[in-house]
Amino acid sequence: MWIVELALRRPLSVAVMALLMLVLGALSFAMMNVDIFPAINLPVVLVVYNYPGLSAIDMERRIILISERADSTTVNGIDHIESESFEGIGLKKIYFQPGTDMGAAIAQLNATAGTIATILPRGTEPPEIISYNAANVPVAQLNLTKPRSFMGSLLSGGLGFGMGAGLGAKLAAPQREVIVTVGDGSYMFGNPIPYHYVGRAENLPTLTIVANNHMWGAVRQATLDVFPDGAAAKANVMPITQLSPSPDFEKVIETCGGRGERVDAPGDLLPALERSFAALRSGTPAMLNVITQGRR
Ligand SMILES: Cc1ncc(C[n+]2csc(CCOP(=O)(O)OP(=O)(O)O)c2C)c(N)n1
Ligand SMILES: [Mg+2]
Repeated sequence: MWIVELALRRPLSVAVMALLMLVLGALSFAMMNVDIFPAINLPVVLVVYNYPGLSAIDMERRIILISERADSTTVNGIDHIESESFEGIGLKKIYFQPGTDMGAAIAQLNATAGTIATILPRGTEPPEIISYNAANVPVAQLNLTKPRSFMGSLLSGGLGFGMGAGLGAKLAAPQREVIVTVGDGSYMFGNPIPYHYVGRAENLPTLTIVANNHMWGAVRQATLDVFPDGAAAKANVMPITQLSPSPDFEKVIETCGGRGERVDAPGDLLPALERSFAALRSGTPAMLNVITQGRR
């Protein structure tokens, strides 16, 4: 064999090559990027129907069954569908064959939902269609069982509502712990200095958690959904979406006498939350600037 002959003829060169491979292998292993949730595209789409007040049985018979039948006859590439119906909520999980063009599949699901809209119960809103990827599968979910445990945004969806609303919630229920969760863009919209100032001055300690992906992620995603091959998608830095370099948000609360901390690694989150709650219980407002990974 030529490789054996070469090794016998040039033992030094072969030894150096083997050594090089070993060193470069170890180096590239050490430099390899690690992502806890790699962006793997799963061919699964979630379709959610909301109809407050509709019983689970009616949801199943009058909405979910009809839409399942329509999907399975008109949408290409479906492997199987799993559905669940609850009072007011109907969920369809649609599994596609590997390699299906998910953009086309979502367009067909949208079109089918539009077509059957006339035969669904009056007042049925168009469903939410959510494509899954490994990054948006939740790691943990809040299991809220008591009423008034969660306040969402207003129907108008205005950024900047959350922080003022958090102070209002604390004012209404001073004995309860209030956690305000916002994105980095929403944090800036919320007028942070007056928020932290009032929290301290009026003795309304809350815990603010900023999910900081250094961008207006929703704006970026909406642009990609509408124009997947457009000029913005092809730009190295998508215009009007980036919020970097990100300010040291954790220092903003400190200027108002609160406790701020930056969290970079997933493993640091739990201890940081414990430290923040300890501050909160002693009456000091707290905030965590949690650096997350931007997707796509
Ligand atoms: C007052 C107001 N202006 C603009 C918008 C449009 N808008 C919706 S989401 C969003 C970006 C939010 O960014 P961020 O809070 O960082 O959350 P991310 O999407 O990055 O998770 C914007 C500008 C809005 N909802 N309300
Ligand atoms: Mg953001």
